[in-house]
Amino acid sequence: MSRKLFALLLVAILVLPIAPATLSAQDDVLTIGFLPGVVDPFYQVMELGVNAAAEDMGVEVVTQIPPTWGVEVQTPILDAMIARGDIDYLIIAPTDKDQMIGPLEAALDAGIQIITVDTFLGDGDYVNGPVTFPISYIGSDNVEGGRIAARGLAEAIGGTGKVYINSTNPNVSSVEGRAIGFNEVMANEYPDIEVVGLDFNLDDPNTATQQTAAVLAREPDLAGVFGTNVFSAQGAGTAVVNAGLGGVVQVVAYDATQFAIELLRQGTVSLVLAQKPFDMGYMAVQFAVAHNAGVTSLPPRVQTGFAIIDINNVDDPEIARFIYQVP
Ligand code: T6T
Repeated sequence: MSRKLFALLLVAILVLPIAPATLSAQDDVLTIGFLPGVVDPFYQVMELGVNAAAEDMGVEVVTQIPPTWGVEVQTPILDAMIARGDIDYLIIAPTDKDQMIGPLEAALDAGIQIITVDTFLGDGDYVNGPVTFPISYIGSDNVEGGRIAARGLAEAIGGTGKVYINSTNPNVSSVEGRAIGFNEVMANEYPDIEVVGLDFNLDDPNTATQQTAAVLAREPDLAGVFGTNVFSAQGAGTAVVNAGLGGVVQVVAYDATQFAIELLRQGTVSLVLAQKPFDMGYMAVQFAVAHNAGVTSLPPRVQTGFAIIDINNVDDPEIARFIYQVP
């Protein structure tokens, strides 16, 4: 073996195994924090999107999913992510549109760029609104989703009767938008429909069940319920089934969980709105990578759209692919 070849081999043996280690997270590999709202199938599917994009793009992801919803749970997790010192970008679903502004400004001050998914800060207008520091909001148009839910429920109950909304928390942009869109359509387009109430279940399906059961007892002629997210729809559907009113009281479910689809097949749920959490997660990572590469024209708001599922299309593979599948 020539001296030159020997020297090259030596370099290869000594340097190559070391090289990837020295290019670790601290240096060249982009590190992205992922901090969604709560453990639920919606965010679990979003995590699949985040992980798929991270693998495709060769970035590190540090994921922390809060066990319960709320600023008091999300903020300490955020603070711990800031304290690590290695996070370059943060993909977060803020659990309150106002109260998470301060904690996220602290992240920005620490050099972390923010992308919000599913929920936004302020009014979600990151160009002209009160909050402009996040790069983008990537999520559903929830006001429009609420309108779609209202029209679906109105049709299911024949355009007349009493309806009720079960939701999670006030001041959360997603579910707040859904209730706004729903109420707007009922007020403007359906004079014979009365919205008899809105309850907040604090992301607890058992509370949602109890609240819906109480409304069913109070309003024996209730015609329909809108469950504004996974837990609300689960509780609403359960209460209707427990009361033996499946198919009598119509339920519209936001979020395409297996449970909601089961109730759709049984005739308790008439419409399911599937969001696109995989897309939200995947695109948020793409945005972080693009921003890091110097891309300056990323859109400040991206609406990911819906699949609207009913009994007629639930088995269409082009629709069924949006049902939340958690491994
Ligand atoms: O509906 C989703 C999400 O869009 C909302 O912001 C919070 O609740 C869910 O995660 C469902 O539980």
